[in-house]
Amino acid sequence: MIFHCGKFQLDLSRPLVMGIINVTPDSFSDGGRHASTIAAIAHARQLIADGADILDIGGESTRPGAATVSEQQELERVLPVIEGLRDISVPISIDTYKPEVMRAAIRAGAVMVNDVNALQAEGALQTVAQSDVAVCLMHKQGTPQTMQQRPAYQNVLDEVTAFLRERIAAAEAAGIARERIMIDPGFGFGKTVEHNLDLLCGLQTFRALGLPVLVGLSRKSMLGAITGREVDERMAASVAAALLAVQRGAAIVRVHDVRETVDALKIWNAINGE
Ligand code: 7PM
Repeated sequence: MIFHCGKFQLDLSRPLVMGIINVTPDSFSDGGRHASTIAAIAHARQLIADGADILDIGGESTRPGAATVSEQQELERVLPVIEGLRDISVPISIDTYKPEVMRAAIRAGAVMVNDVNALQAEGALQTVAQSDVAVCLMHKQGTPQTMQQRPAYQNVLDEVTAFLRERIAAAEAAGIARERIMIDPGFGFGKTVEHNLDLLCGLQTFRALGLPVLVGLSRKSMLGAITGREVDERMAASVAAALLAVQRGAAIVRVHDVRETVDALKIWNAINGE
């Protein structure tokens, strides 16, 4: 299975590891843009050395309750980092829901758009359609400001599947080929722990949509709820969750702890490879 990401062709015959690069002041003490650019580029290079197959660069935290960031602020955070990584050999994904940020990031070299809003913003479908980049369409219920207040579903698997089916149809109608579409149930985006566990147990359901599935469970509050661990103590739980997602068909896992996840998936591949 080959996945088209701009000039890259990703081989999905083995599960891939997407490394997370958050370029947000809350990840850097000084809040200074220059320092955070340098640090983000160094972090990106470290994750590549650790074995990341793709990097996801984001300038606005989409955690529950996260403050929104202006388009200008987001651009000032992510563009210097993408430009500083022009020489790298792994594809770069831009984690944004703003079409203008997508456009600028694509111009700077991003070959995938990771949109937690599934291209619903005005102009987002056209922006991706007019390029050759890949897109990840993710499900969320509500907005980061409200989504974790009272998540509710009749049947979370059915409703997430129906939403993704509709967004895939919208993307295809806009001229985005299926070969460059990925889908994602959006763990933690308007879901209780119960809903997240139902989605993980039933991940195979999404095979019905016939597209590669991306899963992001790394260090999420669901893992904290089950283990009692704080966010920077969730590496073991995150590696376990990544393995369980791959076992249930995930094609890409979006993680903080690249080195450890790469090792875990090497063991998985030793058992499951050709
Ligand atoms: C709640 C907790 C919401 C943590 C978001 C987060 C995903 C993503 C993020 C995901 C895709 C965080 C994440 N999570 N993109 N971006 N899938 N495609 O690590 O699961 O802060 S942000």
